[in-house]
Amino acid sequence: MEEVIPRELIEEENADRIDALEEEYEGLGRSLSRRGLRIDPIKEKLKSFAVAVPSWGVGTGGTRFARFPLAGEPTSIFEKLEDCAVIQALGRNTPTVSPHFPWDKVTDYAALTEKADSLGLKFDAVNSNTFQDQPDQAHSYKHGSLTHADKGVRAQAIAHNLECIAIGRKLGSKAITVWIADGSNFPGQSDLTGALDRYLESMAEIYAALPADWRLFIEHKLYEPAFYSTVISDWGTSILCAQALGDKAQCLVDLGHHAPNVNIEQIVARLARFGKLGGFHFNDSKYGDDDLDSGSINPHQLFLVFNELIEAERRGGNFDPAYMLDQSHNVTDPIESLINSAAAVAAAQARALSVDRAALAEYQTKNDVLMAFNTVRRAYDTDVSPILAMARYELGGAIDPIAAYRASGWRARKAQTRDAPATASAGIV
Ligand code: LRH
Ligand code: MN
Repeated sequence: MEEVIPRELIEEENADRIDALEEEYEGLGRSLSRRGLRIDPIKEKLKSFAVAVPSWGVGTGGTRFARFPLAGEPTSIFEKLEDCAVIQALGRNTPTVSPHFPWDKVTDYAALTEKADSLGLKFDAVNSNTFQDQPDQAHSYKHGSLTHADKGVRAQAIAHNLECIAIGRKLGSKAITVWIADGSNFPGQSDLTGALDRYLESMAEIYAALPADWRLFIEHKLYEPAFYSTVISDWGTSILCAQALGDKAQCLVDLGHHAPNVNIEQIVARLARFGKLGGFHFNDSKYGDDDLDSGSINPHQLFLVFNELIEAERRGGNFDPAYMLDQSHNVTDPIESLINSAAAVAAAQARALSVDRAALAEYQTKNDVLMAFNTVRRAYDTDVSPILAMARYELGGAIDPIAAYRASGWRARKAQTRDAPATASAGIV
């Protein structure tokens, strides 16, 4: 296995911190046991928690206005995998990478799989892209892709998704995420129902090409780049399409794809209730699809989402959501943001696991509103960082991954060895 961060460095970094951590961990353990909760089972659950890193999030991101490259940022999927391995070596909860095509296209997928293996990484869901035109493309996606009025354009978009599935099979992926930008900017521009019918027709062809053990994730989004109507704009349209397509089709919730103040945790509960919760693109936002670091703006919402996930898991049934990050790092080192964000998602789960579920159910049944709220809020107010750090430590990671990353000098070293990043004008990647 290729060692991106020397074992000794992590051990050195941890040696100065382990005594304090053990003290904090025992202290939290005592406080949780006074609430009838045991800390070790929560730690064990966190040790098996994993969230996938988006390959497109490891380079610096941008907006339509500008992108400011970072010296030493990855310039190929092979270099992106190295950075993903750094995140995994230190944080220990991001063992998979979600690739995006054609951004991550290579000529030799066996070599790419080998590289991932040598770095201890696996590939998660593949992402197709029919929201940009590629140089050698026959038809433009300007007026849509899977829902385009022209059958030739739809066929091209379907073929791209089938190609992504074929690539994913070589990489060992087990799912494809289909997000399309299709929509309109003017009333009257689009036949709203015709567009949906064409979507279902196209997706049925993609569904038919799925290997038996694969899933198809439908990602809804309220708006952007279309600003009047979007074909797959909300969870309602998504679940109806997933139900129409079949059991292997499920809904993917990107936290940034909703109108401000929408109750996303209830959407999660609904999708889980009907066995259609396929997965997540975790990020955070204040206004639109800002793709900010998970938990950086509204950590309470992230906690409430995991509170519903714990409840849904307790109810059993068809529940195996794929956890993935989908962020754009415009002003931070992407490795630091991804380490932080994976920890923020894990923290949301740890807090949700600190809810006294028996007490909550009783207060809910008795309509003791305030005590029901306090039971959930008390868990949210719990500082679970000792549990996360102990889980990382026991998995061979860094007690303080950001400090260890900075001590490693990784970015400065890569700035010496990697090509200078392309001076991009604008764009998300
Ligand atoms: C669309 C989206 C989708 C990706 C893209 C990079 O906003 O969330 O998941 O394909 O970002
Ligand atoms: Mn997304």
